[in-house]
Amino acid sequence: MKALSAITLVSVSLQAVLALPQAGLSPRQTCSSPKVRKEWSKATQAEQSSYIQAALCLATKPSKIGLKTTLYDDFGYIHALLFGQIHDQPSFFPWHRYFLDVYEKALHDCGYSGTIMYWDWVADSAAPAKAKVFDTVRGFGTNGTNTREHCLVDGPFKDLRPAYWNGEPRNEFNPPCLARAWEPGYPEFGVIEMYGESYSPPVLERINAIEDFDEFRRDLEGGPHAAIHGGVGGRDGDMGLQSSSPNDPLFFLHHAQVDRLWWRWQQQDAPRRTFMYYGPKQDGVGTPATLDDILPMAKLAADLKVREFMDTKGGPLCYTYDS
Ligand SMILES: [Cu+2]
Repeated sequence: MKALSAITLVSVSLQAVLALPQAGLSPRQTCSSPKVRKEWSKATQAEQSSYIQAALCLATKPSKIGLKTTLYDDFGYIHALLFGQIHDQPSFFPWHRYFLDVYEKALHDCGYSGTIMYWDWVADSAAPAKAKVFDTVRGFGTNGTNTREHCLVDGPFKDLRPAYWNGEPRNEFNPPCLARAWEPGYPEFGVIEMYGESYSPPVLERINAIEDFDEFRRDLEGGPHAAIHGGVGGRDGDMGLQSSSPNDPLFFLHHAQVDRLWWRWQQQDAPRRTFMYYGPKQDGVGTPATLDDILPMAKLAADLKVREFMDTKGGPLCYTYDS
């Protein structure tokens, strides 16, 4: 018996050694059957309902980072905590890719077995308010009230009570609820609600044609990505205050779309672009970003290198998008 377990041990550790790739990366499983992320409206009602139940379940689980609040609040909290390290610089892409993966795993711990889904706001840009993601039963609910507080009035998430605002416990000056304040449209001036014209197909076509990694990142982050935050959340809603925007479960569908657009850009020339990564960091002196930079996850998950999150079918990841 003893001899047998020793042999087992040797063969297990040998396998572990053999699994280590040459380049000094962490052991990787082969990704032979990647999961496919789809658009919210393409999911069945059962899938949507399971996703929504799991997203609500996060608010019943304890914090994983030692806070007195819930696992749901951990996401908004650490996004605010790390904000300056993960926006307006190259790490914007891989950090949010990692963050989505952490969120997907948390949904799995809450009984959901599918993948994260995305909201293709480009397809909905002519009339964002009609998007399926805002369905009151099969989606994330519509808008907040037209009062100072802008509390959500419908949909499965209207009773969520996010604990933090900009990483601080909420106080009497913040909305006491999950808040959305859609930016209104002005049809007579050709202005679409939620800044729809800022993420229309021609806008995305222009951005997608950019060859330079950091310029592509900057234009996608500063343009369509920011327009959705401001358009859905307005000045006073959770999505609008970018730091605590993960308070709104729609955040993750929005960022899956951002991730998908980066993935599509990478796919256009995969050999060159999969690991294409550069640009100045926001550290006061513009230190060049590298693939060996660490993506901090503030104890919600391990801190890992950028390199691990460049390929959606390598390292810890194994997924693609349906289109
Ligand atoms: Cu962010």
